[in-house]
Amino acid sequence: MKTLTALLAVTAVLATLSIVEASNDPQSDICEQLSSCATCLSKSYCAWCVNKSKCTKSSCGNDNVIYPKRVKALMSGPQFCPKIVRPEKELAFESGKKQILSVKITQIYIYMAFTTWKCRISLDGEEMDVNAVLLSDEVYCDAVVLSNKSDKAEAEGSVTVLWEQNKPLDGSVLFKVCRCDLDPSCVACKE
Ligand SMILES: *[C@@H]1O[C@H](CO)[C@@H](O)[C@H](O)[C@H]1NC(C)=O
Ligand SMILES: CC(=O)N[C@H]1CO[C@H](CO)[C@@H](O)[C@@H]1O
Repeated sequence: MKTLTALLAVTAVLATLSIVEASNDPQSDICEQLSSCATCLSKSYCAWCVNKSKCTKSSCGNDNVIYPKRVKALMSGPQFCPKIVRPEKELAFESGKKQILSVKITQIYIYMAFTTWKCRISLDGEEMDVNAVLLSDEVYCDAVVLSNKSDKAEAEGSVTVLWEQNKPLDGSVLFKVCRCDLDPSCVACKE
């Protein structure tokens, strides 16, 4: 009897969940799936809730809102999205050395500054999160040893930044890690 009651309870919960998930507005479902501000605003019917870090077709409630370009509002268009500023030159590092990656960001809100920042560093398909500090408009990632795990001369990497533990800013910075024994001509090997 107990089992049956539990089963019924689970079924009831599942039924409620599926109602929530399958809303009958496909546009709303599309918005909810978009996790970057700029892609969110590329849909004319979505808006970006800044503090929630969420794309939605409905209201952002008590939050800063960025609207798609066509909307006449104080903040409309992807230029208002909090994001990483891509450096002019691709960064290059020597494999096996400790590095402090830093990332310039723009369009951020004061309340973001007081949250926990992290860097998500990907290199050769592996991903790691490290703590970071924000100083002015620059995010400094904790020092990491970037090393090639492959036998290629260069490995490709990227870094993205997260605020409030897990809210990603738009954009990323690409870098390469060179094995100077295999590619002495890499800029990182010439210093
Ligand atoms: C932003 O959201 C967090 C919860 O994630 C909340 O604690 C905080 O008060 C919000 N800040 C603003 C300025 O809305
Ligand atoms: C320059 C450098 O760090 N090279 C290393 C790349 O990875 C191989 C395999 O792990 C090491 O043997 C190299 O020393």
